[in-house]
Amino acid sequence: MKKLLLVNTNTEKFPYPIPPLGICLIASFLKGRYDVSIYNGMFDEGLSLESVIRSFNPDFIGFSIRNVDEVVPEKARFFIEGVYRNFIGPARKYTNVPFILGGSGYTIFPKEILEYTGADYGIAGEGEEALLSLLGAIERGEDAGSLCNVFTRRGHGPGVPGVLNDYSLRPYSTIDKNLDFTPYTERGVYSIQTKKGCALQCIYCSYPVIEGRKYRLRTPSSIADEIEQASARLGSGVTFEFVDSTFNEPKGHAEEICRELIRRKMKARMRTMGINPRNTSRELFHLMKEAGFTQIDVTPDSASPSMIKNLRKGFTMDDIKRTAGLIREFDLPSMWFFLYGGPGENRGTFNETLDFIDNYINPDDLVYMSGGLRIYPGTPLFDIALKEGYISSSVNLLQPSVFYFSKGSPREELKEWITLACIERMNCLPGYETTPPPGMLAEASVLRQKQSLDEPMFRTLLRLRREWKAAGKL
Ligand code: B12
Repeated sequence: MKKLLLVNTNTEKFPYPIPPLGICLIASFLKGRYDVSIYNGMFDEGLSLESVIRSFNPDFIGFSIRNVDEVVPEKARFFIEGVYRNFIGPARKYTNVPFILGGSGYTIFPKEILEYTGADYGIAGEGEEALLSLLGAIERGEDAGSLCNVFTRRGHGPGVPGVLNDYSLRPYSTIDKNLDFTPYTERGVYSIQTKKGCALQCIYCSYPVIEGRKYRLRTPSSIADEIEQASARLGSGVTFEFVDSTFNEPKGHAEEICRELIRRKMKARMRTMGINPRNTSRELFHLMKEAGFTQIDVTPDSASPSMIKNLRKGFTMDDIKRTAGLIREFDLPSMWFFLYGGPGENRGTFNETLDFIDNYINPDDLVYMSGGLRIYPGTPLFDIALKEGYISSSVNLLQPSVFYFSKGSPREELKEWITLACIERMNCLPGYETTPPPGMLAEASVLRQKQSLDEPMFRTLLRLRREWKAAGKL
């Protein structure tokens, strides 16, 4: 059997190290057809890649590229540089086998990253079936340049977002069997995906580019099986995190999953990102609480009526107010994310969102405020920016500094508004302030251990922030 080495090139440990779900799914899918091994670069950062390549002696190497940059204008860190320096560059010194790229970050810039890294092939979008076809074509000596979603140095095949309609036909991942899960049990989470696709129309977002617009759902029973089996292997300490672009879309799917988890009386600890205000209801929150959700992320981006329209968020002010009310009613710890600076943003619309934060959001919940929208290819924002003359058609979007700021909220002014708003509100943090002071983090850890706190870390940190401020330490 031919050997495939899959390399996780993500070394980013903020906000916590996340397990490489994508390559674990691919490994499960290719089991029995290829001898697959995973090298997890998250903690080793490429140091033992040479010995892994020498001892496993792969016929192909797949590199998973998740992050391109931080999507924070103030921090223009470019992750692809590190991917080349720590992984692809050194690996090329030890072997001449075909190098294949894939992953969510890669999918946004398939041609550019292939060129930057000098790899042989790339697959945009989900890797399972596409990688199988590509490996077959390489083995048979065929030209792979016409295969769906495959990029080569000479050209690429047609782009087909989402190759499989019945997502349940694929095996689910068993992350902890594919790699050493120990370092993730303390700070990390077990990632789980309940569907692919995002049908929302948000103008700046890359998710539909990565996953396609059509929802392809897993069955609630397969999701519950995965959680049940992983819980049995890993014990009750593990937190399951849903990584869908938006958890509560399309309406009804999240509810069905929760019902299945409740029916099985599973006591797993769960959290999710991507709660969209559009389809929230008392029933959804009740089910989520019952099922074991201990924390959620809500991502409205704006609470200004005109900005919600301009960003094509697809929800109304009533939706977002109802969502804030339900979060308080069910006491579900939440992190809120607002994104300022889109087309039409100005001081007035900025203030409208602040009013919402002040009047509706639980002060014990955390609010992140970011300024500037990363311009991605294939998005409506790219077309708007081009039409406004904000960027030219020859701009290199791979650079981590290409952000959109409206005329009414210029970069520096917006940064000042956000900084000031966050100074005035103890539960608000600017998007660029991603880590709390080390002393506060250490104090929070001691406090959590001493008092056996099982609240989300952000709640402990918010309390300390208030105490430090009162004591003049901030
Ligand atoms: C969930 C999520 C998060 C969660 C992660 C929680 C968790 N437990 O994993 C949170 C909120 C913590 C997060 C944080 C960040 N995220 Co994020 N996140 C996502 C999201 C929505 C889904 C990722 C995911 O797990 N997908 C599910 C898995 C199964 O899919 P996958 O990994 O893509 O794998 C499939 C394919 O890509 C492919 N594939 C993968 N690897 C390989 C390898 C080969 C060889 C092949 C052929 C194919 C292949 O096949 C896989 C199976 O189908 C994506 C957007 C998206 N829709 O993809 C953004 C996304 C990946 N995040 C992004 C970013 C930037 C970040 C942060 C850097 C933001 C920040 N400043 O904090 C951090 C980094 C965190 C870290 N430690 O790495 C960007 C990356 C692009 C970019 N601009 O750099 C994305 C694309 C969103 C965006 N802005 O466009 N994120």
